[in-house]
Amino acid sequence: MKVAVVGATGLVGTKMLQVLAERNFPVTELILVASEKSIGKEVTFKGKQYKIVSAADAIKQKPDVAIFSAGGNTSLEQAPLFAEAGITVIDNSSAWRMDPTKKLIVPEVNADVLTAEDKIIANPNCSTIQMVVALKPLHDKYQIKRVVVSTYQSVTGTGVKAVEQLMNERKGVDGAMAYPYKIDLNVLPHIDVFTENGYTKEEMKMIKETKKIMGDDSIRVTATTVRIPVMGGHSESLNVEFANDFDLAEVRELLSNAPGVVVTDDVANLKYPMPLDAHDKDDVFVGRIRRDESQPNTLNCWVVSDNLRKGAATNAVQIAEYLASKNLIGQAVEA
Ligand code: 2RA
Repeated sequence: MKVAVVGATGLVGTKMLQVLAERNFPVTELILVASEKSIGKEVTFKGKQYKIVSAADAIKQKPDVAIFSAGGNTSLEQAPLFAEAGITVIDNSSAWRMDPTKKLIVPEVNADVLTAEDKIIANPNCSTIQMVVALKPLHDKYQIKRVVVSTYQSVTGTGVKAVEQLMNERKGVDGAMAYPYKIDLNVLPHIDVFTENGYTKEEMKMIKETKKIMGDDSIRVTATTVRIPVMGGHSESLNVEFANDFDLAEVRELLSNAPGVVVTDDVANLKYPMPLDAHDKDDVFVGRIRRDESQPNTLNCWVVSDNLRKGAATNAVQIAEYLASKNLIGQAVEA
């Protein structure tokens, strides 16, 4: 499989290469694309050096699939050029997620909607991905009415500059600010920009993307997304109201048997999911599973996952794996 990675030098792009190698994705040829200033630089993949090329050069080489993590503007400009050449694009930006003509995919939830005609496929927001992986088995069984989610998101979700700000602050060193305030020893109830309804774009992504991925607009979602000084992954507190009652033992069994989910729930022995444990793993870890005793048919739980992996790179590679397994990755046509 000829694979292009667009945005190959960023946090997520680098993680995509790591995941492609770890999962032995059948890469016969690798084409790396990054910004103008990076063209000509070399990146190592599976012990071999690859020179970064321009998007135009990448299209000429006719990869079968192009995995993007290059920001929304770059994707809006370049993804259609790849798609017009018959190259299947899997895009990690928010550019295409709510486009009604594009599929928004979490393989454990809705990969079956994909067809060979899908040439630009959207990878959901990291905080949405881990939530729907956990919700899917419970929705199938008990029918979700409403989700109240509060997130505790890693600085890696912002990017390198935020990681550097946190590390500088921990060392007492002045440096560039990714955030409007200190992040060390602090939390920011502010991820992405505020919208006119008082929510942030991150919160609106979780609300809108969940309905699209689950294929059910009746699911009501409200979200508060918070940035915390953590590296290993995003954590989320979920309060989930169902149309039907549930049995806690059955909930645990459904989650334990769900693809991509690991239940870590033994509070008697202080076993629960934490970003330190989720770091660099592909699973969605669920714990603190308990009934909400304030209202019927309602569950509380805690969900943790590495936002750079399952929240971005791994989910995108899993989409490519699914497409390859179903022979849905198109052959590039003459550009
Ligand atoms: C964040 N989910 O955590 C957003 C984008 N990665 O900043």
